[in-house]
Amino acid sequence: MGNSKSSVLSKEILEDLKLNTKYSEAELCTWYQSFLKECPCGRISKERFEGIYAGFFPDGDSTDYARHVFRSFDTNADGTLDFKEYIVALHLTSSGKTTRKLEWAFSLYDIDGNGTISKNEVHDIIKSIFNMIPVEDQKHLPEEENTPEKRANKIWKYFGKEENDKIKEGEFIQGVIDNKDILRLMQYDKPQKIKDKLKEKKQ
Ligand SMILES: [Ca+2]
Ligand SMILES: [Ca+2]
Repeated sequence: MGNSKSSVLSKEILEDLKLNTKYSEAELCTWYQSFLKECPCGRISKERFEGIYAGFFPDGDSTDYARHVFRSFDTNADGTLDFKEYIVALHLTSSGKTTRKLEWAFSLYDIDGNGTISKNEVHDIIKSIFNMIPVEDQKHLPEEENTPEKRANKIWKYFGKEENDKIKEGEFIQGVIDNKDILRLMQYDKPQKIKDKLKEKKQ
């Protein structure tokens, strides 16, 4: 008893998601059913989210990065992901528009949520990304970007920033659109991809 309410997606959320993603009503309802099967309480906890990430990165430590990603998706900051937050996240990471994706990337890097990115914040996120790269693969990284410090410095230089400067959202998005190398430095690169790139260079 009392469960009937939660097994049906509310009209309000449905309309909102249809408006903000490209998913159809049928798709959303199907996903909601499988979401409930996976998470009967209708929410994904931080621990569970970290567990899902750990499954994707068995050879590295994804805990810190998963925590940051979780924060960026938990828009109402209640410590859980509800279906709406989950679908928006899914949409962003798979089929979302570039600008929306970059807005999300900005919120990921703006750790304290004060509307600007500091060099420390860039360093912290890059560090969490590095933790996911197996030690053996880290050895293959190019010399000038093989530590979080070096990468953060490089990104900061690309933006033309001094040590204590900050980056605002508009500036961040424009910078990443103008310079593809920034996005590459800010993202997790699959070890295999790094190896392939190095091979290309040698040939
Ligand atoms: Ca939430
Ligand atoms: Ca900040």
